[in-house]
Amino acid sequence: MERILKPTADDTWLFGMDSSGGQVSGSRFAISNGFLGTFDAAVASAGDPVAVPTRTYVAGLFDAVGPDGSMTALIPAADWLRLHISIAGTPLVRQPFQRTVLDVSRGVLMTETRAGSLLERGLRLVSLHDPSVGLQLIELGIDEAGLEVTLEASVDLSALDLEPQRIEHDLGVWRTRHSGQALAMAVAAALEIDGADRTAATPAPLTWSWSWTSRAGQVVRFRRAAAFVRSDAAHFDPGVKARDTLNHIRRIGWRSVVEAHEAAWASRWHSSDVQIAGDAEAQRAIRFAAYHLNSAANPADERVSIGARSLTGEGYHGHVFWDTEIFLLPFYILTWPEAARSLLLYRFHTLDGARAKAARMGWRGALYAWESALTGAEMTPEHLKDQDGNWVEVLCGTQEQHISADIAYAVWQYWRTTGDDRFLLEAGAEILLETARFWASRAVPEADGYCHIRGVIGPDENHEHIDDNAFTNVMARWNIRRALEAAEMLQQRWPQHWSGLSGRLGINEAELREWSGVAERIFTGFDAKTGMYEQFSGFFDLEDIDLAPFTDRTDPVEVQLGQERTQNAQIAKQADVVALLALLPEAFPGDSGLRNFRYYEPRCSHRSSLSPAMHGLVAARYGDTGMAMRFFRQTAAIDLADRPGPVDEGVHIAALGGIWMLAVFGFAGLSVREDGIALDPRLPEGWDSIAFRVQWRGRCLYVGAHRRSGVVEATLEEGEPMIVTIGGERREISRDQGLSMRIGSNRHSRA
Ligand code: IFM
Repeated sequence: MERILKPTADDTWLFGMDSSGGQVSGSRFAISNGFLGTFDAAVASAGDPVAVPTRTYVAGLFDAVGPDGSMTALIPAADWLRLHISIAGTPLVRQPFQRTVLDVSRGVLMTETRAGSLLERGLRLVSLHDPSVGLQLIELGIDEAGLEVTLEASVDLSALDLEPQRIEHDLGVWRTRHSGQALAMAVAAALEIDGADRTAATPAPLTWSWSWTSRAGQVVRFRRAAAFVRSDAAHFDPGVKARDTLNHIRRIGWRSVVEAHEAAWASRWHSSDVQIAGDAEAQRAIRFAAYHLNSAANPADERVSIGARSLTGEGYHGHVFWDTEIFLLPFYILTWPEAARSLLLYRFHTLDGARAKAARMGWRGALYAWESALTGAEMTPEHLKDQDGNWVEVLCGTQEQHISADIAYAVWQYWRTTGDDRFLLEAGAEILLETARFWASRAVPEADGYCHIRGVIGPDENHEHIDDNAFTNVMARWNIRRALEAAEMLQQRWPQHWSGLSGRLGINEAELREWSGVAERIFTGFDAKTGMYEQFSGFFDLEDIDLAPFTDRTDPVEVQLGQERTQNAQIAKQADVVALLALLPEAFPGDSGLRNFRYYEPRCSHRSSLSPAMHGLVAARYGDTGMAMRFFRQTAAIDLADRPGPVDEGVHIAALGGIWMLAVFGFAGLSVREDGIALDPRLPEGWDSIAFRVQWRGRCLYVGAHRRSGVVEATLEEGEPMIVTIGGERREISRDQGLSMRIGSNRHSRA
């Protein structure tokens, strides 16, 4: 057997399943590289002799869909992995594969099926080294002599939502019907029997067929490479580039494609692996999360971002939400700054869409789309069917406005952590200023002397048309203040740049003063006497329901209570004030953070997959590692627990980002400071240690924390000396001089 077809020995890198249950969850086993995402679209129905379609999405390939064309969605590319094997004319049942193993250390999916005297082992990958390339390898072992075997490989050209432009023997070029984009796919396939290449018959374009008579002990190797190119320009034919890439693969050979892909994964894991000793289940969960996070981004394409299900499924049509900036960017900023930069540049390129949305709704500045696709125009559907099949109005596209502050928050975190001044000057400052300008027009002064933001939805989407959502208002105030800080910094450090930017945006001193006034007077709902934020005006007057009796059932609390009662109750769908506490702990003076957490945590239904990790992060920071661990496992189960029914919507990439945040910001207690990195670890019961790398302003820092001994270590692997603060003690470290400190073992678990 080819080495590549063998899984890694350490099973904390392996996610497998066999088909004895009759189901294969496609999205969990998706392979992706931020440009291509391939997964089994349907849950395989056992016994179906026809190959189950495999779906491939190409990042950024969007088009208008639906009867009235009002919805923009990612359009699947043609299935390039189709393979039919038959013996004496009888198709071989290949799917569901008897065994499927995702090896996340190498980013490959392996499959295995035995049918009679034939053993099929397969592997597919989409290259992390060259994201335009996909590779499929199949090895057949045949025990019996005299079988008439046919193997046909093809690209499925049926039922495509794309218009064919050119379909040739090795190339397909398609156009989207409305968005003016094009997709090219160049494919080569080859078969080797007992070590010798066999020429294929090509009965149709993009179809290769071989027939032979087997001998006992025969080894047959099939390989197929595909090169994908997306073009956003109406008149550019991407076919030439796709063929060039394919020719390049032919020249270097498929083994080199595999080697470059494996090297790229090794490099990503070097930067982003989190090692947890003592808890194999947690180790697997965080590797699964980091695998999908590393698979979701493509630093080379700043015109696309990551959808709520990344490229692993159909959910949310590939649309981009606040999930990316709040739940994913922390991982990229600290382990893959190039990817973080590119994702933020997507927001810069879609700034005009955000300006247009604000203007259309009567405000100034930039109000980002709640659901964003290619251009930044609002993509949230206005109506959706609920679970009873009734059409309901969706208000998030007009009312869930915290998205603008969330993006500003990520811009600032990126700049502060990386020190990437060029990004700030070329893109970041403009995002900060235009979002601040939106909030300054959105928060309206009223007779009580405060500026109010009325008629919004906060992260808790159970409550609509609300006034003064604490999360929205405090994030808006923070957004304005950071924009003012950026303006002042630009004036001082880069006056010429400031004069160009402020001139182009029409910002003058009077406007900056006005923003400052609004920030001072934004109503936050914080009561200094009680130390409590009210989630929104009137929240405390709503029915207070003990959720405990509702949580044992499988249907969500909201469904059990009904929509009307939920809306009139203190039940948050997800972290709201708690999310504010996770993002801006400095907005909670004294012990008010813990007080708010204790109040809001039991009032959350966690109906959103984004919720448990945020709660876990805060619980860990307060030392309640038992509760934090429960949230960690709850989050891990979202994509890893075996559930009945199809799971082809895609992985919950924000929840996976949340797992990483919980481990690194929560259990390891990492925070980014002006002068460096701080660590304040509190490891849960069962974790012996945690270790990982982060990047800070061009440096690479390796940190480890050990539960029993209470020792925390930091090693500077790259870059100039920096400050590391451990358990409150500030120390300088350099490449020659690492740091090892004991911070007391009993503080790890305060559950
Ligand atoms: O962005 C989230 C939102 O907060 C809750 N509903 C699902 C969206 C996409 O994940």
